[in-house]
Amino acid sequence: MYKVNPVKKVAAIHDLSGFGRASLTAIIPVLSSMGVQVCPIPTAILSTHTGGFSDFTYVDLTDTMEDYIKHWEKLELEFDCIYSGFLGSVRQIEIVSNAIDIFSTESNFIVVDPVMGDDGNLYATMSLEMVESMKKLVSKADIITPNFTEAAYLLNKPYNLEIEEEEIKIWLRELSSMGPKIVVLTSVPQSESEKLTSVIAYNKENDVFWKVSCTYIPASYPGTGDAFASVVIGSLLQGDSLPISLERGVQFITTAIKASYGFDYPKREGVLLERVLDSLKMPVMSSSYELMK
Ligand code: PXL
Repeated sequence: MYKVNPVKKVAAIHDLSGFGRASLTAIIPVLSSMGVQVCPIPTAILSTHTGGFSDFTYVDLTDTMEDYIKHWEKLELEFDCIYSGFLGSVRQIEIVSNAIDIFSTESNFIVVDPVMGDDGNLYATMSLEMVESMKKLVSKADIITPNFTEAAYLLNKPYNLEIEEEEIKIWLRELSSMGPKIVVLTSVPQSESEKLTSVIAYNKENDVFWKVSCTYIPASYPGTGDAFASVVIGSLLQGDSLPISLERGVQFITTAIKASYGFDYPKREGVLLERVLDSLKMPVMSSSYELMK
C-alpha cells in the first residue's frame, strides 16, 4: 500500500529568541504559511537575538538535545528535511552532525545554514574553533546557504566587496567540493552597481550556476537570512525548481523589507513578517532569475 505524506515535515535545529523575529520565530511562521510542519529541536532559549540587543538572557539546551533526539529516534520519526542554523558551541555542532546521521534517508535533504557572521565579521558568540567545526558540518549537507561573510570564513579567503563574478564561481565550486550538492550564496556584492546585491547558487550535479539579483535597500534587519532559507526550503518541498525557490526567497525578503522600511521602528525588531506572510501563498508571477554562463 502506498503511503501518503499529507504535510511535509522539517526538523529545525535552531535557538528560540523570544523577541526580534530571528531563528525559530521567523522559521516557524514562514514554513507554516507554506504548508510545512516545523518540528523544532531548540538549541537555546534567549530573551532576544544577539544582534542589537545587550543583556539578553541565554539558557543553553545542549545537555537536553541528545535525549530529545534519542526520543525522536525511538519514535522512528521521519522528516522530509533537516535544517540547522545558528549554533552555540562546538559540542552543539557535533550533536547536529549526529542528528543528521540519525535522520538522514535516501529521500530527504539536509540544509545547513552556517550562521556565523555578517558584513565581514563573526558574531560575538562565534569562535574560530567553531568555524572549523562548521566546516565539518557543512560537508554533511546537501544544501548550504552561507552569506558572503560566512563563505569567506568557510574558505579562509579575505572578505572583498570588489570581487568579480568569475572569482565567485570559484568560491562556489570550492564550497561544493567540501560536500554539498547545492551551494546558495547570499548577500553577494555586485561589482557593476552598489545598488544591487544578488543570490548566486551552484548545483554541482549538473554544473549549473543560477543568479537572482535584487535591489539593495540600505537597511539590514536580523532574521532575514533565516526567513530566506525557510522560503527556499518550503519552495523546494512544494516541488519547485532550484531557481524558482531562490526567486521566491529573494522576492519574499524584498517584499518584507519594503513593507518594513517605511515604518519608523528599531531595525533590531526584524522585518514585519506578519504583514507579508500571506504573499507566500501565491505562486511566483514573474521571474528574473538568470542562468549564468
Ligand atoms: O538570525 C540568525 C541568528 C539566530 N539566533 C541568534 C542570533 C542570530 C543573529 O544574530 O543572534 C541568537
